[in-house]
Amino acid sequence: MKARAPDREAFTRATHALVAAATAFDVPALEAALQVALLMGPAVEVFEGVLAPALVAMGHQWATGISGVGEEHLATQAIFTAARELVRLVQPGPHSPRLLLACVDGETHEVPIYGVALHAARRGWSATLLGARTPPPALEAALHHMAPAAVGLSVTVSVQDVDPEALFARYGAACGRTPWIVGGASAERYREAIEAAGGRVGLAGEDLSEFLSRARPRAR
Ligand code: B12
Repeated sequence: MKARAPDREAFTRATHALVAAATAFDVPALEAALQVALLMGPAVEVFEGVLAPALVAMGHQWATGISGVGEEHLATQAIFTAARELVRLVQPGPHSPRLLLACVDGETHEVPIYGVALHAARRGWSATLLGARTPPPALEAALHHMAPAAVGLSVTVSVQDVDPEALFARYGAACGRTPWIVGGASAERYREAIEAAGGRVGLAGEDLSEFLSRARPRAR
């Protein structure tokens, strides 16, 4: 049976409802809008069609002075909680290959890796998320104990106060033979440093698909 195409207009209405509720500091309306959104379709579609656009809209409202930091933080927290819940709900079974996800050192934008976890789940991968600001030694320790099949790093803002080449070389060393990919709004800017360190850059969903299909451990 063919999957029903997502209703773009309904997604747009849901995004507006979320943004309006957060802008008015109306917590019950925000909760209600999220409940509606979460039931609107597959997790990835809800994330990409409602949650991410609502975050971006709130950021835009903040940047243009339409709303303040409080409204933006309220929306971010609520959306973050919803994204976490979605990720938890869609995890494939215990025998699925595992993708370890983290933000690079200094990076606080962690919502994007929840989106990546949802994309990975759709491709049959489980995800473990280390979250924001994960320096290379922390990643290395996690790899040592968890032995994931692959690693995904996210960089939204530019790498701060450190030479990107040196930083990605340390991530490369931390990953060792585990395949790793870097995505996010600033990833392209560091392509050279990432590839020199043995990593891949992934911008679109297809890049992630291709990376995961190569990284998938072969059945013994
Ligand atoms: C929410 C938000 C925040 C929240 C983050 C909350 C959280 N816990 O995540 C808070 C309030 C903390 C925040 C802080 C800051 N923010 Co901010 N923030 C945003 C906002 C509004 C939304 C970001 C977001 O979540 N987008 C939704 C996600 C899903 O979209 P995405 O990034 O495209 O992710 C997808 C892909 O990139 C890809 N992907 C991402 N990672 C990976 C990894 C892999 C492996 C793969 C394959 C793919 C992949 O898949 C994802 C899912 O589809 C943006 C505005 C915008 N236009 O994006 C600004 C924005 C990103 N922030 C910005 C800035 C400047 C900051 C601050 C520096 C502000 C300040 N002066 O303090 C700090 C950052 C401090 C730091 N060093 O990190 C700028 C960045 C500009 C730049 N390029 O440098 C933006 C663009 C706003 C702007 N227009 O100026 N922010």
